[in-house]
Amino acid sequence: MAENPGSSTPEDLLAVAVRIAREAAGTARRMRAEAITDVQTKSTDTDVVTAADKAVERQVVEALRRERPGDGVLGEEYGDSTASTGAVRWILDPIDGTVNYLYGLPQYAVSLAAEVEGTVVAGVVHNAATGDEWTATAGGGAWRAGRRLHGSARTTLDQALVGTGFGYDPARRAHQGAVVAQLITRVRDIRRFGAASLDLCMAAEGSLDAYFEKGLNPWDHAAGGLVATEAGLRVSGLDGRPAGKDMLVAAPPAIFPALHDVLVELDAAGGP
Ligand code: LIP
Repeated sequence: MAENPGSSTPEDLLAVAVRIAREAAGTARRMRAEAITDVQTKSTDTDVVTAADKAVERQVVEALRRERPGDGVLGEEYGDSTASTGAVRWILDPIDGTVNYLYGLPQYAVSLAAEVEGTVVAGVVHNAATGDEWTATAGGGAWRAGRRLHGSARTTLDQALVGTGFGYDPARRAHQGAVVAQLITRVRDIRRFGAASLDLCMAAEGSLDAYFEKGLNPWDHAAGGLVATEAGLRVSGLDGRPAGKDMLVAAPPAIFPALHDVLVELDAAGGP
């Protein structure tokens, strides 16, 4: 993947993202044994951050500052750590699936997206445990290991394997649990893997037929959302709203309307 330093084409931004994400994933892997002994909590007692989440974010921010001076960076742990003086902003989740990382479940990823004037144009999701990698550029398709992704061919919701997730706040979890208790009778089955970026990539490749979650932050879905969109999925909120904190739904056009309507009926975007 030839790089053209300073260029902001989706392809060149993707080349930068992939190289930096792979190095970051290596750090996450190397640090795990020691990182899980240095764990703090954030919004609740179960919302954890390890030393590796922070170290990986610092590493990525430093690399972007070096290679792309002037670009902004929004990361999960340090927020808007670098103000943008140009058109490009990077959106980073250093370790998406931190609870999986803590428990050694091989489902955690470095998720890095490039946004140009507010639109995500390139993204990579790299599973730091397995090395699996998904990439996409706006208009350039979604890819995994040289294979172009096209999402699931499922046509009915009752046969759909649907991924979802739960927040860290008990009141929100109660609402999300109540939604799933209803939804589970209307679909094939539910899967909770624990990392939104990877869930979106699994929906993009058809390992899941659809995915939805309330409460996601931009760093959870910026890169994975582009992968899903470029695989032909509809990725949005409910009632015409964009994907965001209220709700993100990702599904192929054939099953999106049915899933959307059930989530509206069950007030999935409601609650705390
Ligand atoms: C996680 C998300 C996941 C959600 C978890 C958590 P983190 O992000 O990827 O979808 O269900 O509650 O928010 O905290 O591991 O970066």
